[in-house]
Amino acid sequence: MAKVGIVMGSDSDMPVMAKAADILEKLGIEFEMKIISAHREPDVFFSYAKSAEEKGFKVIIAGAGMAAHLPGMCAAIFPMPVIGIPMHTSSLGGRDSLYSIVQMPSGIPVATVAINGGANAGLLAAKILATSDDEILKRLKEYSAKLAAQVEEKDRRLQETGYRNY
Ligand code: RP5
Repeated sequence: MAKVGIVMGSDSDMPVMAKAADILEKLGIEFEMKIISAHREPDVFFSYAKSAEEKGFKVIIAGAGMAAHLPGMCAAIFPMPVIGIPMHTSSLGGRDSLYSIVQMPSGIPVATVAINGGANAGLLAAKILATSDDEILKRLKEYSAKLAAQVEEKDRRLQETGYRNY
């Protein structure tokens, strides 16, 4: 059963949302991915958000751009954590999306990651699940160890070749 709902306002958000999905797949976490526009199809949106708990979702990752109401409205309805991903936009560089998602009124939090922060949204969802799942916790520790090994390898190469030939 999918534990994470990934939802985006448009297919134009897919390249960023796919990074969240890739992380969850790597960590062996089941997810459901949907394109639902809170503005263009409000009825579809409401039935998605209202049924998310009974579907078994423990976290929702919601990405949207511009006047990005999708994550906040998910958080207004879904009783568990919502992670918001602000999309980069051509007109305002994603500040519009960021402010729309991060500036939630008191009582309705959205855990907002960086503009286009798809991978971190996936990791944050995994970390939330890891608080009650030792297997996911173990995989997250392995993931972190691999990241550290990659940096060590880069430094090893730097020491070997010198910065001019790096
Ligand atoms: C938002 O409007 C979507 O999340 C997307 O980031 C933005 C633009 O949507 P399209 O015009 O590309 O469908 O609702």
